[in-house]
Amino acid sequence: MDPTVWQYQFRIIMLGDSTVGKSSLLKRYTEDLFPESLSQTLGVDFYVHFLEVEPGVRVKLQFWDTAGQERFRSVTRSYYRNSVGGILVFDMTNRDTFDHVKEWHDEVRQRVQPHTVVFLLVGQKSDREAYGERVVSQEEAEKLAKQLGIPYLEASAKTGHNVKTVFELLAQRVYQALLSGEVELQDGWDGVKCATLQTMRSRTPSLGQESTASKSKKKCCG
Ligand SMILES: Nc1nc2c(ncn2[C@@H]2O[C@H](COP(=O)(O)OP(=O)(O)OP(=O)(O)O)[C@@H](O)[C@H]2O)c(=O)[nH]1
Ligand SMILES: [Mg+2]
Repeated sequence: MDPTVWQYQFRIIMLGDSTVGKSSLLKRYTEDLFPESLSQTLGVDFYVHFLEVEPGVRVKLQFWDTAGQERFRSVTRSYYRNSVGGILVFDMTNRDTFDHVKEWHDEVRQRVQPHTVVFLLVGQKSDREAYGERVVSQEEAEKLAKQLGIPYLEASAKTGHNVKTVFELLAQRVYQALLSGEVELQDGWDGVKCATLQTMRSRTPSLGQESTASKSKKKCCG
């Protein structure tokens, strides 16, 4: 099977202050690399990874890696709306980055309405705990995650600890939300795309002229 063939595409956005390690997490997940001298993201970068969420169901994960720096906020905000998943990242050695998680979460939630984003909270740089540099405890991070109603994981892009689990858990949660109908395909929204529907539409133009009722809310292809 061609590894680039996919049934679904999920758009996932990386969120959090500058230097928490958003790009490093993606680099580790998509290329298994940790370049020590990764430059700060300017605006938004793109990463892609293919994942089988169940036997025979391949998903193209399209990542939007936003810049944490405030000066890019107007650019990065424009990517919120078409995201189905959001990874909220803080650096467990930097309390300010943890204090800002709720602001990131609230801002995205407000701006994506009426859509919903499936979130995950990640405490990054777990490798530094061994050097006594941790300042945000696991308990308080779990408490915040509980308040927000989202899962919490600790990871290290440097060692690779939990990196795969982070992305696979989020992809699974999006997939389950899709199956349960919590997330639905909608015209004019690119958070989730269904390959079969796209292919069928290009082959059979009449499929583009659906009734208004079927247009507004669609079940995804199986
Ligand atoms: N020790 C350690 N350092 C890390 C880890 N992840 C990232 N770093 C370092 O943290 C710094 C910032 O990492 P980036 O991945 O560029 O951070 P970012 O969140 O993408 O930052 P912006 O692009 O500015 O938003 C770099 O020097 C990385 O090498 C980690 O897991 N452990
Ligand atoms: Mg970056």
